[in-house]
Amino acid sequence: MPSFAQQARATRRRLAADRHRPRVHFLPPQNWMNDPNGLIQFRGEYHMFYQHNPRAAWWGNMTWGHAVSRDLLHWTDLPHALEPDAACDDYGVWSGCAVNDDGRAVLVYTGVHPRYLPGGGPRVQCQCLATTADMVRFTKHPANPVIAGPPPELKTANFRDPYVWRQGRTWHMAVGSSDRDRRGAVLLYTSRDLVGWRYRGPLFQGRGDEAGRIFECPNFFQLGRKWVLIGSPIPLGRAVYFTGTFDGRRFTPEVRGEVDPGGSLYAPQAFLDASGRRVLFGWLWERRSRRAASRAGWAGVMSLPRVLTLRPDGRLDFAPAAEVEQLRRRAARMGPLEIPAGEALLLRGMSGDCMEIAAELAGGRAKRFGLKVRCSRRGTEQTLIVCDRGAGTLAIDTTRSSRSPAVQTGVGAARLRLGRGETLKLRVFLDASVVEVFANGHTCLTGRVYPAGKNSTGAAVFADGGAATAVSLEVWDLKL
Ligand code: DQQ
Repeated sequence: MPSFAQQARATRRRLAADRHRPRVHFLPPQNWMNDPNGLIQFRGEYHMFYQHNPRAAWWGNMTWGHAVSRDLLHWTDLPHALEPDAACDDYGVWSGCAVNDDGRAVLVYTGVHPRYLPGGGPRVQCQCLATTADMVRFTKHPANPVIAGPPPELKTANFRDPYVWRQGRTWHMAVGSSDRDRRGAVLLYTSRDLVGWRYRGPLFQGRGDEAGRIFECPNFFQLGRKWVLIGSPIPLGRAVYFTGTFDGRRFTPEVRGEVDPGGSLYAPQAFLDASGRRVLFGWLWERRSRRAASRAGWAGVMSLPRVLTLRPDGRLDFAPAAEVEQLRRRAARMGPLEIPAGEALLLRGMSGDCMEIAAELAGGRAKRFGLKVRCSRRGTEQTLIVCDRGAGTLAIDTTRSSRSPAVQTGVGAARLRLGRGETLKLRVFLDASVVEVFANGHTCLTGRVYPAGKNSTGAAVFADGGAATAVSLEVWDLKL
Protein backbone atom coordinates (compact mmCIF):
# COMPACT_ATOMS: atom_id res chain seq x y z
CA MET A 1 0.00 0.00 0.00
CA PRO A 2 1.66 3.30 -1.06
CA SER A 3 2.12 5.85 1.74
CA PHE A 4 0.16 9.11 1.81
CA ALA A 5 3.27 10.96 0.58
CA GLN A 6 3.78 8.53 -2.34
CA GLN A 7 0.14 8.83 -3.40
CA ALA A 8 0.35 12.61 -3.14
CA ARG A 9 3.48 12.69 -5.31
CA ALA A 10 1.85 10.47 -7.93
CA THR A 11 -1.24 12.71 -8.00
CA ARG A 12 0.90 15.82 -8.34
CA ARG A 13 2.76 14.25 -11.28
CA ARG A 14 -0.56 13.36 -12.93
CA LEU A 15 -1.91 16.92 -12.70
CA ALA A 16 1.37 18.63 -13.60
CA ALA A 17 0.56 18.73 -17.33
CA ASP A 18 -2.32 21.16 -16.70
CA ARG A 19 -0.93 24.47 -17.91
CA HIS A 20 -3.18 26.54 -15.62
CA ARG A 21 -1.91 24.72 -12.55
CA PRO A 22 0.66 26.81 -10.61
CA ARG A 23 4.08 25.23 -10.19
CA VAL A 24 5.81 27.26 -7.47
CA HIS A 25 2.83 28.39 -5.39
CA PHE A 26 1.54 25.87 -2.86
CA LEU A 27 -1.63 23.93 -3.58
CA PRO A 28 -2.81 20.47 -2.47
CA PRO A 29 -2.09 17.38 -4.56
CA GLN A 30 -5.66 17.54 -5.89
CA ASN A 31 -9.21 18.77 -5.21
CA TRP A 32 -10.41 21.85 -3.39
CA MET A 33 -8.48 24.16 -1.07
CA ASN A 34 -9.50 27.42 0.58
CA ASP A 35 -8.20 29.18 3.73
CA PRO A 36 -4.72 28.69 5.16
CA ASN A 37 -5.07 27.38 8.72
CA GLY A 38 -2.82 26.75 11.69
CA LEU A 39 0.31 28.37 10.23
CA ILE A 40 3.15 27.83 12.64
CA GLN A 41 6.89 27.33 12.73
CA PHE A 42 7.39 24.52 15.18
CA ARG A 43 10.70 22.83 16.02
CA GLY A 44 12.25 24.57 13.02
CA GLU A 45 9.68 23.46 10.45
CA TYR A 46 6.90 25.47 8.89
CA HIS A 47 3.51 23.81 9.01
CA MET A 48 0.75 24.76 6.63
CA PHE A 49 -2.73 23.45 7.27
CA TYR A 50 -5.53 24.36 4.91
CA GLN A 51 -9.25 24.03 4.37
CA HIS A 52 -9.59 21.10 2.04
CA ASN A 53 -12.22 18.98 0.38
CA PRO A 54 -10.39 15.68 -0.17
CA ARG A 55 -13.18 14.34 -2.36
CA ALA A 56 -13.88 17.00 -4.99
CA ALA A 57 -12.72 20.26 -6.54
CA TRP A 58 -15.45 22.30 -4.86
CA TRP A 59 -16.15 23.38 -1.28
CA GLY A 60 -17.46 20.66 1.09
CA ASN A 61 -16.39 17.96 3.60
CA MET A 62 -14.13 20.51 5.22
CA THR A 63 -10.95 18.83 6.42
CA TRP A 64 -7.56 20.21 7.50
CA GLY A 65 -4.99 19.31 4.85
CA HIS A 66 -1.39 19.49 6.03
CA ALA A 67 2.06 20.10 4.55
CA VAL A 68 5.46 20.85 6.06
CA SER A 69 8.43 22.86 4.81
CA ARG A 70 11.86 24.09 5.90
CA ASP A 71 11.90 27.13 3.62
CA LEU A 72 8.28 28.25 2.97
CA LEU A 73 8.66 27.08 -0.66
CA HIS A 74 9.21 23.31 -0.82
CA TRP A 75 6.33 21.55 0.90
CA THR A 76 5.94 17.87 1.75
CA ASP A 77 2.40 16.56 1.92
CA LEU A 78 1.36 14.97 5.21
CA PRO A 79 -1.83 13.04 5.99
CA HIS A 80 -4.92 15.10 6.73
CA ALA A 81 -4.60 16.54 10.21
CA LEU A 82 -8.31 16.84 11.09
CA GLU A 83 -11.35 15.24 9.51
CA PRO A 84 -15.04 15.94 10.17
CA ASP A 85 -15.59 12.84 12.28
CA ALA A 86 -16.56 14.00 15.80
CA ALA A 87 -20.00 14.93 17.13
CA CYS A 88 -19.04 18.60 17.39
CA ASP A 89 -17.50 18.89 13.88
CA ASP A 90 -19.20 16.32 11.69
CA TYR A 91 -20.47 18.97 9.26
CA GLY A 92 -16.95 20.38 8.89
CA VAL A 93 -13.63 21.19 10.48
CA TRP A 94 -13.46 24.88 9.65
CA SER A 95 -10.69 27.43 9.94
CA GLY A 96 -8.46 28.09 12.91
CA CYS A 97 -4.92 28.48 14.11
CA ALA A 98 -2.06 26.69 15.87
CA VAL A 99 -0.25 27.75 19.05
CA ASN A 100 2.85 26.64 20.88
CA ASP A 101 1.81 25.88 24.47
CA ASP A 102 5.20 25.65 26.17
CA GLY A 103 6.60 23.20 23.63
CA ARG A 104 3.30 21.47 22.81
CA ALA A 105 1.55 22.33 19.54
CA VAL A 106 -2.22 22.81 19.85
CA LEU A 107 -4.64 23.34 16.96
CA VAL A 108 -7.64 25.55 17.66
CA TYR A 109 -10.42 25.27 15.09
CA THR A 110 -14.11 25.77 14.47
CA GLY A 111 -16.21 22.64 14.55
CA VAL A 112 -19.54 22.79 12.74
CA HIS A 113 -22.34 20.36 13.47
CA PRO A 114 -25.86 20.29 12.16
CA ARG A 115 -27.94 20.61 15.35
CA TYR A 116 -30.51 23.41 15.25
CA LEU A 117 -29.57 26.31 17.51
CA PRO A 118 -32.68 28.13 18.84
CA GLY A 119 -32.55 31.76 17.78
CA GLY A 120 -29.50 31.13 15.64
CA GLY A 121 -28.82 29.39 12.38
CA PRO A 122 -29.45 25.83 11.43
CA ARG A 123 -25.86 24.80 12.20
CA VAL A 124 -23.81 25.26 15.32
CA GLN A 125 -20.33 26.70 15.09
CA CYS A 126 -18.19 25.96 18.12
CA GLN A 127 -14.52 26.19 19.05
CA CYS A 128 -12.45 23.02 19.50
CA LEU A 129 -8.89 21.87 20.21
CA ALA A 130 -6.61 19.14 18.94
CA THR A 131 -3.22 18.10 20.30
CA THR A 132 -0.29 16.17 18.91
CA ALA A 133 2.93 14.52 19.98
CA ASP A 134 4.59 14.31 16.56
CA MET A 135 2.99 17.00 14.34
CA VAL A 136 1.68 14.26 12.07
CA ARG A 137 -1.19 12.68 14.01
CA PHE A 138 -3.63 14.92 15.84
CA THR A 139 -6.05 13.98 18.60
CA LYS A 140 -9.23 15.91 19.21
CA HIS A 141 -9.47 17.11 22.79
CA PRO A 142 -11.90 15.24 25.07
CA ALA A 143 -13.29 18.57 26.34
CA ASN A 144 -14.46 19.61 22.84
CA PRO A 145 -16.17 21.86 22.15
CA VAL A 146 -14.26 24.17 24.48
CA ILE A 147 -16.66 26.97 23.53
CA ALA A 148 -20.04 25.50 22.62
CA GLY A 149 -21.52 28.47 20.75
CA PRO A 150 -21.65 32.25 20.47
CA PRO A 151 -22.87 34.47 23.32
CA PRO A 152 -26.70 34.11 23.09
CA GLU A 153 -27.26 37.86 23.44
CA LEU A 154 -25.66 38.41 20.02
CA LYS A 155 -28.40 36.36 18.40
CA THR A 156 -26.06 35.13 15.71
CA ALA A 157 -24.92 31.72 14.55
CA ASN A 158 -21.76 33.11 12.96
CA PHE A 159 -18.97 32.21 15.31
CA ARG A 160 -15.82 30.97 13.71
CA ASP A 161 -12.14 31.04 12.85
CA PRO A 162 -10.41 31.36 16.25
CA TYR A 163 -7.10 33.24 16.32
CA VAL A 164 -5.25 32.64 19.59
CA TRP A 165 -2.28 34.40 21.18
CA ARG A 166 -0.73 34.60 24.64
CA GLN A 167 -0.10 37.73 26.67
CA GLY A 168 1.77 36.97 29.87
CA ARG A 169 0.18 33.75 31.13
CA THR A 170 -3.24 34.50 29.63
CA TRP A 171 -4.42 33.04 26.35
CA HIS A 172 -6.59 35.32 24.21
CA MET A 173 -8.89 34.21 21.42
CA ALA A 174 -10.38 36.43 18.70
CA VAL A 175 -13.41 34.85 16.99
CA GLY A 176 -15.05 36.10 13.78
CA SER A 177 -18.73 36.90 14.23
CA SER A 178 -21.54 39.45 13.81
CA ASP A 179 -23.05 41.82 16.35
CA ARG A 180 -26.74 42.32 17.18
CA ASP A 181 -27.04 44.89 14.39
CA ARG A 182 -25.78 42.34 11.86
CA ARG A 183 -22.45 44.06 11.43
CA GLY A 184 -19.14 42.21 11.30
CA ALA A 185 -17.56 41.86 14.74
CA VAL A 186 -14.70 40.07 16.47
CA LEU A 187 -15.33 38.54 19.90
CA LEU A 188 -12.69 38.29 22.61
CA TYR A 189 -12.26 35.34 24.98
CA THR A 190 -9.55 34.65 27.55
CA SER A 191 -8.29 31.46 29.16
CA ARG A 192 -5.56 30.18 31.49
CA ASP A 193 -5.27 26.72 29.94
CA LEU A 194 -6.82 26.82 26.42
CA VAL A 195 -9.68 24.63 27.70
CA GLY A 196 -11.80 26.91 29.92
CA TRP A 197 -12.70 30.18 28.13
CA ARG A 198 -14.44 33.33 29.37
CA TYR A 199 -16.21 35.77 27.04
CA ARG A 200 -14.86 39.32 27.47
CA GLY A 201 -17.01 41.20 24.97
CA PRO A 202 -16.46 42.43 21.43
CA LEU A 203 -12.85 43.18 20.58
CA PHE A 204 -14.04 45.02 17.49
CA GLN A 205 -17.32 46.05 15.86
CA GLY A 206 -17.23 47.37 12.32
CA ARG A 207 -18.68 50.75 11.47
CA GLY A 208 -20.85 51.09 8.35
CA ASP A 209 -19.91 48.42 5.89
CA GLU A 210 -16.17 48.30 6.66
CA ALA A 211 -16.46 44.88 8.31
CA GLY A 212 -19.40 43.55 6.30
CA ARG A 213 -22.12 41.43 7.92
CA ILE A 214 -19.72 38.76 9.14
CA PHE A 215 -16.04 39.31 9.84
CA GLU A 216 -14.45 35.98 8.95
CA CYS A 217 -10.94 34.75 9.69
CA PRO A 218 -9.72 37.44 12.10
CA ASN A 219 -5.98 37.76 12.75
CA PHE A 220 -4.96 40.00 15.65
CA PHE A 221 -1.37 40.73 16.62
CA GLN A 222 1.08 43.38 17.61
CA LEU A 223 3.38 44.77 14.93
CA GLY A 224 5.87 47.38 16.09
CA ARG A 225 4.03 49.91 18.20
CA LYS A 226 0.56 49.10 16.82
CA TRP A 227 -1.97 46.28 16.83
CA VAL A 228 -3.15 44.87 13.55
CA LEU A 229 -6.55 43.33 12.83
CA ILE A 230 -6.92 41.49 9.52
CA GLY A 231 -10.18 39.90 8.45
CA SER A 232 -12.32 38.87 5.53
CA PRO A 233 -15.76 40.46 5.61
CA ILE A 234 -18.82 38.92 3.98
CA PRO A 235 -20.03 40.15 1.51
CA LEU A 236 -16.95 42.18 0.58
CA GLY A 237 -15.08 39.06 -0.55
CA ARG A 238 -11.62 40.54 0.03
CA ALA A 239 -9.35 40.83 3.02
CA VAL A 240 -9.07 44.12 4.89
CA TYR A 241 -6.79 45.32 7.65
CA PHE A 242 -6.92 47.89 10.42
CA THR A 243 -4.03 49.14 12.52
CA GLY A 244 -4.62 50.82 15.85
CA THR A 245 -4.44 50.36 19.60
CA PHE A 246 -5.54 47.65 22.02
CA ASP A 247 -6.31 48.33 25.67
CA GLY A 248 -6.47 44.65 26.63
CA ARG A 249 -10.21 44.40 25.87
CA ARG A 250 -11.02 46.50 22.83
CA PHE A 251 -9.25 47.36 19.64
CA THR A 252 -9.50 50.94 18.37
CA PRO A 253 -8.74 51.15 14.65
CA GLU A 254 -6.89 54.18 13.36
CA VAL A 255 -5.83 53.28 9.82
CA ARG A 256 -7.65 51.07 7.33
CA GLY A 257 -6.46 49.31 4.20
CA GLU A 258 -6.81 46.30 1.95
CA VAL A 259 -4.47 43.33 2.07
CA ASP A 260 -4.56 42.75 -1.68
CA PRO A 261 -6.91 44.87 -3.80
CA GLY A 262 -6.41 42.60 -6.82
CA GLY A 263 -9.68 40.90 -5.86
CA SER A 264 -8.45 37.28 -5.82
CA LEU A 265 -7.11 36.87 -2.27
CA TYR A 266 -9.25 35.94 0.72
CA ALA A 267 -9.01 34.62 4.29
CA PRO A 268 -5.28 35.25 4.79
CA GLN A 269 -3.48 34.12 7.91
CA ALA A 270 -0.33 35.66 9.36
CA PHE A 271 2.03 34.03 11.84
CA LEU A 272 5.21 34.97 13.65
CA ASP A 273 8.20 32.87 12.65
CA ALA A 274 11.32 32.13 14.68
CA SER A 275 13.20 35.03 13.10
CA GLY A 276 10.49 37.46 14.25
CA ARG A 277 8.91 37.98 10.83
CA ARG A 278 5.14 38.25 10.49
CA VAL A 279 4.52 36.04 7.46
CA LEU A 280 1.18 35.92 5.64
CA PHE A 281 -0.33 33.43 3.23
CA GLY A 282 -3.71 33.99 1.59
CA TRP A 283 -6.07 31.85 -0.42
CA LEU A 284 -6.13 32.77 -4.13
CA TRP A 285 -9.48 31.64 -5.38
CA GLU A 286 -10.36 30.50 -8.84
CA ARG A 287 -11.88 32.78 -11.45
CA ARG A 288 -13.39 30.05 -13.53
CA SER A 289 -16.47 27.90 -13.30
CA ARG A 290 -17.02 25.02 -10.91
CA ARG A 291 -17.28 22.82 -13.98
CA ALA A 292 -13.85 23.88 -15.24
CA ALA A 293 -12.32 23.33 -11.78
CA SER A 294 -13.98 19.97 -11.52
CA ARG A 295 -12.65 18.96 -14.91
CA ALA A 296 -9.16 20.12 -13.91
CA GLY A 297 -9.38 18.18 -10.63
CA TRP A 298 -8.18 21.02 -8.41
CA ALA A 299 -9.19 24.50 -7.22
CA GLY A 300 -7.51 27.07 -5.00
CA VAL A 301 -3.88 28.03 -4.51
CA MET A 302 -1.92 29.82 -1.78
CA SER A 303 -0.26 33.19 -2.32
CA LEU A 304 3.48 33.45 -2.00
CA PRO A 305 4.63 34.00 1.58
CA ARG A 306 4.47 37.75 2.26
CA VAL A 307 6.22 39.61 5.04
CA LEU A 308 4.28 42.35 6.80
CA THR A 309 5.83 45.48 8.21
CA LEU A 310 4.34 48.64 9.65
CA ARG A 311 4.97 51.98 7.99
CA PRO A 312 5.37 55.14 10.10
CA ASP A 313 1.91 56.31 8.87
CA GLY A 314 0.26 53.15 10.26
CA ARG A 315 -0.26 51.44 6.91
CA LEU A 316 1.05 47.95 6.22
CA ASP A 317 3.74 47.03 3.72
CA PHE A 318 3.59 43.65 2.00
CA ALA A 319 6.73 42.19 0.41
CA PRO A 320 7.59 38.68 -0.77
CA ALA A 321 9.60 36.69 1.78
CA ALA A 322 13.33 36.72 0.92
CA GLU A 323 13.22 32.91 0.41
CA VAL A 324 11.28 33.47 -2.83
CA GLU A 325 14.51 34.59 -4.53
CA GLN A 326 15.71 30.98 -4.29
CA LEU A 327 13.23 30.15 -7.05
CA ARG A 328 15.15 32.24 -9.59
CA ARG A 329 16.82 30.32 -12.39
CA ARG A 330 18.01 31.50 -15.81
CA ALA A 331 18.06 35.28 -15.96
CA ALA A 332 17.74 37.81 -18.79
CA ARG A 333 18.40 41.55 -18.48
CA MET A 334 17.42 44.56 -20.58
CA GLY A 335 17.29 48.35 -20.39
CA PRO A 336 17.33 51.20 -20.23
CA LEU A 337 14.70 51.32 -22.94
CA GLU A 338 12.65 54.28 -24.20
CA ILE A 339 8.94 53.46 -24.52
CA PRO A 340 7.41 55.82 -27.10
CA ALA A 341 3.94 57.24 -26.36
CA GLY A 342 1.14 54.93 -27.41
CA GLU A 343 3.38 51.93 -27.88
CA ALA A 344 3.94 48.54 -26.33
CA LEU A 345 7.42 47.04 -26.73
CA LEU A 346 7.53 43.29 -26.65
CA LEU A 347 10.38 42.03 -24.48
CA ARG A 348 12.11 39.51 -26.70
CA GLY A 349 13.64 36.58 -24.86
CA MET A 350 11.55 37.39 -21.81
CA SER A 351 8.50 35.24 -22.31
CA GLY A 352 7.11 32.49 -20.12
CA ASP A 353 4.32 31.44 -17.81
CA CYS A 354 6.43 30.71 -14.73
CA MET A 355 8.76 33.61 -14.17
CA GLU A 356 9.55 36.65 -12.10
CA ILE A 357 9.87 40.04 -13.77
CA ALA A 358 11.62 42.83 -11.87
CA ALA A 359 10.99 46.11 -13.66
CA GLU A 360 11.90 49.66 -12.78
CA LEU A 361 9.82 52.06 -14.83
CA ALA A 362 10.05 55.86 -14.97
CA GLY A 363 6.73 57.41 -15.96
CA GLY A 364 8.24 60.36 -17.88
CA ARG A 365 5.34 62.16 -19.55
CA ALA A 366 3.11 59.11 -19.78
CA LYS A 367 -0.36 59.25 -18.25
CA ARG A 368 -0.52 55.48 -17.98
CA PHE A 369 2.36 53.06 -18.19
CA GLY A 370 3.28 49.60 -17.05
CA LEU A 371 3.64 45.99 -18.09
CA LYS A 372 1.61 43.62 -20.20
CA VAL A 373 2.02 39.95 -19.34
CA ARG A 374 0.66 36.66 -20.62
CA CYS A 375 0.25 38.31 -24.05
CA SER A 376 -0.64 36.40 -27.18
CA ARG A 377 1.19 37.29 -30.39
CA ARG A 378 -1.59 39.50 -31.71
CA GLY A 379 -2.49 40.90 -28.32
CA THR A 380 -5.96 39.32 -28.22
CA GLU A 381 -5.00 37.94 -24.82
CA GLN A 382 -3.09 40.09 -22.33
CA THR A 383 -3.09 41.08 -18.67
CA LEU A 384 -2.21 44.65 -17.77
CA ILE A 385 -0.35 45.93 -14.76
CA VAL A 386 -0.96 49.60 -15.13
CA CYS A 387 0.04 52.70 -13.22
CA ASP A 388 -2.50 55.47 -13.82
CA ARG A 389 -0.94 58.71 -12.65
CA GLY A 390 -4.13 60.78 -12.93
CA ALA A 391 -6.10 58.32 -10.83
CA GLY A 392 -3.14 57.64 -8.50
CA THR A 393 -3.59 53.89 -8.82
CA LEU A 394 -1.83 50.71 -9.73
CA ALA A 395 -4.21 48.18 -11.23
CA ILE A 396 -4.22 44.63 -12.44
CA ASP A 397 -6.57 44.44 -15.39
CA THR A 398 -7.56 40.94 -16.46
CA THR A 399 -10.44 41.96 -18.74
CA ARG A 400 -8.55 40.67 -21.81
CA SER A 401 -6.64 37.90 -20.08
CA SER A 402 -8.56 35.06 -21.72
CA ARG A 403 -10.58 34.50 -24.88
CA SER A 404 -12.62 31.95 -22.97
CA PRO A 405 -16.00 33.49 -22.03
CA ALA A 406 -16.27 31.19 -19.00
CA VAL A 407 -13.49 33.01 -17.14
CA GLN A 408 -14.32 35.83 -14.71
CA THR A 409 -12.24 38.92 -15.34
CA GLY A 410 -12.03 42.43 -13.93
CA VAL A 411 -9.88 45.27 -12.67
CA GLY A 412 -8.45 45.44 -9.16
CA ALA A 413 -6.76 48.70 -8.22
CA ALA A 414 -4.64 49.84 -5.31
CA ARG A 415 -3.91 53.45 -4.36
CA LEU A 416 -0.40 54.25 -5.52
CA ARG A 417 0.80 57.82 -5.93
CA LEU A 418 4.38 58.09 -7.08
CA GLY A 419 6.33 60.99 -5.61
CA ARG A 420 8.19 63.45 -7.85
CA GLY A 421 10.96 61.52 -9.59
CA GLU A 422 9.87 58.27 -7.95
CA THR A 423 9.99 55.25 -10.24
CA LEU A 424 7.63 52.28 -10.27
CA LYS A 425 9.45 49.19 -9.03
CA LEU A 426 7.55 46.03 -9.81
CA ARG A 427 8.18 42.43 -8.94
CA VAL A 428 5.70 40.34 -10.88
CA PHE A 429 5.38 36.61 -10.29
CA LEU A 430 3.75 34.69 -13.11
CA ASP A 431 2.91 31.14 -12.24
CA ALA A 432 0.45 29.57 -14.70
CA SER A 433 -2.93 31.02 -13.64
CA VAL A 434 -1.45 33.29 -10.95
CA VAL A 435 -0.21 36.85 -11.49
CA GLU A 436 1.09 38.21 -8.19
CA VAL A 437 2.38 41.78 -8.28
CA PHE A 438 4.44 43.56 -5.62
CA ALA A 439 5.02 47.29 -6.11
CA ASN A 440 7.57 49.59 -4.51
CA GLY A 441 8.04 47.28 -1.53
CA HIS A 442 4.60 48.00 -0.11
CA THR A 443 1.62 47.16 -2.31
CA CYS A 444 0.44 43.78 -3.49
CA LEU A 445 -2.14 42.93 -6.17
CA THR A 446 -3.01 39.44 -7.31
CA GLY A 447 -5.06 38.21 -10.24
CA ARG A 448 -5.99 34.84 -11.70
CA VAL A 449 -5.73 34.38 -15.47
CA TYR A 450 -6.49 31.46 -17.78
CA PRO A 451 -5.31 32.38 -21.29
CA ALA A 452 -6.85 30.10 -23.89
CA GLY A 453 -3.78 30.26 -26.14
CA LYS A 454 -0.78 28.10 -25.32
CA ASN A 455 1.46 30.83 -26.66
CA SER A 456 0.04 33.63 -24.52
CA THR A 457 3.34 33.95 -22.72
CA GLY A 458 4.72 37.27 -23.99
CA ALA A 459 5.63 40.29 -21.88
CA ALA A 460 5.79 43.94 -22.92
CA VAL A 461 6.27 47.42 -21.50
CA PHE A 462 3.88 50.16 -22.58
CA ALA A 463 3.19 53.87 -22.25
CA ASP A 464 0.07 55.94 -23.06
CA GLY A 465 -0.34 59.72 -23.36
CA GLY A 466 3.45 60.35 -23.34
CA ALA A 467 6.72 58.47 -23.40
CA ALA A 468 8.13 56.51 -20.45
CA THR A 469 11.38 54.67 -19.74
CA ALA A 470 12.10 51.15 -18.66
CA VAL A 471 15.11 51.91 -16.48
CA SER A 472 15.86 48.24 -15.97
CA LEU A 473 14.20 44.92 -16.67
CA GLU A 474 15.22 41.59 -15.29
CA VAL A 475 13.48 38.26 -15.77
CA TRP A 476 14.08 34.89 -14.17
CA ASP A 477 12.50 31.54 -14.90
CA LEU A 478 11.11 30.14 -11.64
CA LYS A 479 11.58 26.60 -10.48
CA LEU A 480 11.13 24.84 -7.17
N1 DQQ B 1 -13.90 29.37 5.26
C1 DQQ B 1 -14.07 28.44 6.34
C2 DQQ B 1 -14.66 29.22 7.45
C3 DQQ B 1 -14.26 30.61 7.13
C4 DQQ B 1 -14.39 30.65 5.63
C5 DQQ B 1 -14.90 27.29 5.89
C6 DQQ B 1 -13.63 31.76 4.98
O1 DQQ B 1 -14.17 28.81 8.70
O2 DQQ B 1 -15.06 31.55 7.76
O3 DQQ B 1 -14.27 26.61 4.85
O4 DQQ B 1 -13.27 31.46 3.67
